[in-house]
Amino acid sequence: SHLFLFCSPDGETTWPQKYPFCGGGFQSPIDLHNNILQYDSTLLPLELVGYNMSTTDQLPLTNNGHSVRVGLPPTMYIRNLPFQYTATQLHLHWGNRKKPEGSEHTIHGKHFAAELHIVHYNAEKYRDVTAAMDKSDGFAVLAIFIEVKVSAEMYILKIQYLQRCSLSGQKAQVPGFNIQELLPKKLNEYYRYEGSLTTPPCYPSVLWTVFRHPVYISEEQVNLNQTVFYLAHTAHSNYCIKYPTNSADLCANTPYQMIS
Ligand code: BO1
Ligand code: ZN
Repeated sequence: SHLFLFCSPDGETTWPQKYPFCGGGFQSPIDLHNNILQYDSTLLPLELVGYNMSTTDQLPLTNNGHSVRVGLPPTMYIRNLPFQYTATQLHLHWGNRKKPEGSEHTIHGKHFAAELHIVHYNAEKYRDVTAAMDKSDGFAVLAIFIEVKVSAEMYILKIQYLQRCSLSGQKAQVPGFNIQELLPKKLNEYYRYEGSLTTPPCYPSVLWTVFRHPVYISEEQVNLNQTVFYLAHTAHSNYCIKYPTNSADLCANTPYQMIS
């Protein structure tokens, strides 16, 4: 009810009618700003296990019409959250030509060019992703901001694989690589809150970790990826990002925490 919807002209404005959880109390993404943040000395750097994959592991890459997604193996997990959270997939949220700032979360109102999500589920408590996805302790997602820098090295998600996946429904295989290279070097500074899936069905099931420091990507790769995501966008247009405008409401039931 306290939601302001930003949508592309052909975007979907009716998520809450179709998906009862969209627009609910724990809706993500959010703007991370000073008056909702609080330092929490009990938060520890995450212990990431099995992120360094061998090149012989083939990871499936799929364009599902609104994003490009890489399937991840159960040998990859986070050890020191309240439960053990096992990786299932990673995907990216990008802008397009009309709206180049594609991140979902913002910091003090600032958008980033893109945002990487590494999705994990609570395999300690739930049998599979489907059983976990609507439970309050079901998912843990790591969010990494991606910023454009002229001198940046090519981001590790190599363009040749994304190009093979530029249309909805296309699939490719990526040789295994060190997923930790997609994360910022400083992992001990992050924002932590309890929120939701950012897209339908919007279940309030996600323990979010949003890293404070972005990773950098070259201009060249952004342009290529925007082509990929522009095509994906036209293939599937019922997509928009919601921004809660009343963060006081959100704050009342959500312990916002930050390490700095
Ligand atoms: S996100 O990380 O909050 N952007 C996000 C949003 C939606 C999903 C996952 C993450 N959706 C669900 C699908 C399920 C799938 C599961 C894990 O992701 O609805 O079908 O099993 O991949
Ligand atoms: Zn996402």
